[in-house]
Amino acid sequence: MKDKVVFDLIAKEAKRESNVIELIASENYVSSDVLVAQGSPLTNKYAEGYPGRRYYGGCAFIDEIENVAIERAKGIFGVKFVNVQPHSGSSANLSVYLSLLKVGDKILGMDLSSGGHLTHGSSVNFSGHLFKFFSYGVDRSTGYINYDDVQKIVNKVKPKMIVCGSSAYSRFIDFERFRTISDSVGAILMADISHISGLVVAGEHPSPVNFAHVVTTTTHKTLRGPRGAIIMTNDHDIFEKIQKGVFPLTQGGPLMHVIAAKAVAFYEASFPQFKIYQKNIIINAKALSSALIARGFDVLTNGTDNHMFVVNLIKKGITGKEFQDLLDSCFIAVSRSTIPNDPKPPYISSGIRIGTPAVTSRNMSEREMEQIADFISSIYLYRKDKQKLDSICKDVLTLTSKFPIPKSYV
Ligand code: DSN
Repeated sequence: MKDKVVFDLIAKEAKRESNVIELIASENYVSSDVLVAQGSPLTNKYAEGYPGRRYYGGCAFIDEIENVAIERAKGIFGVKFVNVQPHSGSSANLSVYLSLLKVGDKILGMDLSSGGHLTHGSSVNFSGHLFKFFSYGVDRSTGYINYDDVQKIVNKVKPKMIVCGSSAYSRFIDFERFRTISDSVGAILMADISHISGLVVAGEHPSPVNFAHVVTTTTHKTLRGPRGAIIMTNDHDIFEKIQKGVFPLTQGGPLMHVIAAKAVAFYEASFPQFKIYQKNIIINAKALSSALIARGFDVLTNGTDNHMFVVNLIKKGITGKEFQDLLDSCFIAVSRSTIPNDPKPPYISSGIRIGTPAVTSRNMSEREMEQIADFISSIYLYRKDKQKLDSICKDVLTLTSKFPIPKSYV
């Protein structure tokens, strides 16, 4: 008999995803082909090892699938070597650190409140537990990374590795400059491009592949694939270490159904439509940030170069958590975000992060960004007026009903 409890909840979640204006910068809507690959019988198969060198029988088709995923990833990123097995961005980063460094080594990463990721050295994460992390932030006056300041910290700390890339930084990252800084002390440069990898594939953000020694990315954000990650490099020796660092050092059996879904997503990313999609994500992010600034919101760095931006709510007298909950109650999904030197702890935080990958997948454009800015601004203004909020909720649902989630993108 079918499990009614779980399938009813899945149906409710699917309806929620369709109803909301999805502005969480790290979320997206995958194609039905990605969903089918991920829900396929490949989920039954164990395949520890790599293509041609498995520890289980029956891996002929599995090997072909993993090789297809590898070749496609190499093609879209223009890189020589790829490991497609990491289960997540966190496990990819763990594999890189443990492959290329010794526990206790010094690493420099971006500070969490300035936009860095948990795995870039947070004290409550394995990265902060296993390695001696130091951090760089953003310039207090501009909100941009100050590369001269990064160089000064590097001169003092002399890290073995520098991690660039972020979860909440809205400006281009200068990978070439990071490489110059790394070379000045002989450090390994790792670029975590989880957020921007779709933009990189489309040529809408400079690529790190010719500058960083090693690049990690999740596959489910702007890249619009299944949840998971990959590790890339152009360096043969580094690749050999990474292969061992993923299996058997940090992972056992790869999730072959997810690897198949990654291969499908890479296929979709190779079409011209994907380039147009990524361009539109940025057009929408710029339009939405400008529209919010025009309505009195304080956007960090006054805009964006990529798919997202962070709104500083301090002058609005509302915390990130309160505003996230308020927007949630009106079918608008955002994630709260710390701001540089945030006086509040991350669970509360003083900002919200807004991203446009998901609404752009639904074919919304600049006109809808104006409308969304109106919704966000009105929800803030009328936050204590239940009747007004109810009427805004209806308007939000009317908008999302006009933009169904696409089943296919190619
Ligand atoms: N914390 C996720 C994000 O939303 O950016 C990335 O792991």
